[in-house]
Amino acid sequence: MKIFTSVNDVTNIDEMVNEALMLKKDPYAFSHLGKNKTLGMVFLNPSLRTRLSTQKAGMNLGMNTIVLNMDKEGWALEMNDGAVMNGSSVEHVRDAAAVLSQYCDIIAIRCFAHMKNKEEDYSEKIINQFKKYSTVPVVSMEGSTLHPLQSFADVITIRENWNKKQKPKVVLTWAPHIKPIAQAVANSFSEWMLKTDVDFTITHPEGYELSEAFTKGAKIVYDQQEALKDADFVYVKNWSCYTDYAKIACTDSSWMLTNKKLEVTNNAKVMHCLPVRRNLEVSDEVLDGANSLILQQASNRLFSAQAVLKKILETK
Ligand code: SN0
Repeated sequence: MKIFTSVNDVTNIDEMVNEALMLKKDPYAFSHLGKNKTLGMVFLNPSLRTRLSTQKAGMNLGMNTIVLNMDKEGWALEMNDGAVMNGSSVEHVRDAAAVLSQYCDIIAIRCFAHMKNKEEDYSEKIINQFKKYSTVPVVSMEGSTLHPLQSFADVITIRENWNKKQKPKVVLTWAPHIKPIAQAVANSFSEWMLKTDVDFTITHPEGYELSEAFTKGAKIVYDQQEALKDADFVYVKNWSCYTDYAKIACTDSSWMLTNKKLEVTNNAKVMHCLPVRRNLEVSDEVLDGANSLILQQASNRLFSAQAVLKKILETK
């Protein structure tokens, strides 16, 4: 694997899940693999789980890790080729990515959507410019449209909590929020669900339809209670409108997930990638209840990242 920016970079998801579960049992089994290799982690946005889990994943494989909070400590990057740089940007991504490649064996980058221009966000300009100008493998730590390390951890978590023959019913439900949040987590979760052996439904208010590029094949049910019926897993996430880009079309607090709403499910496990706005997206009782998988998901971030880094190190 030379790149990890979406599910399409994984040839065999099942095999990758097995790899991650093997690493979970024996995290230091490959602590020699990354010896004298450097993982450079570039952040253009805040992070808690992604930063610490990816850094620790590298450390578990024996890598050295360098973190650059580019948004706070780096030069303002120019992303456009051919730009006349007489404005606020100081360094071109062409130079920055090439320089990082001199010091690092793998470059991981976090670059959220700016939520202003749909075409620009959905072109994944920043990740693609890093891919173009780096000479080493690039890993997405959440781009503007996808968050594959999270979705991979979610797939691992579902696998750990499902041992029945039939497919589990997985429901992705929209939840309220006060800010225009990117569709990346929802797009990515959908994309991974549609490539694994689950029965997948998305529920959201009208106007919150996600891009078909990531959700084609999913069942869309606008009535949340109907969607939740017999669910085995409920994944809660807010996103802002895709069609009427970055708009907040619904503020109806009744979309918040509560225990009452879960009564129609098949004693569903509840998932959220975190950070979660408590008692806005999901109630405390659900997040802290027996069916909550939020900590297991966070824990599995380590092993999704470790499986990805291992695969890349083995490919080089
Ligand atoms: C990010 C997102 O893409 O949804 C990161 C999730 C892993 N979440 C947020 O930006 C939440 C910000 C907030 O104010 O709640």
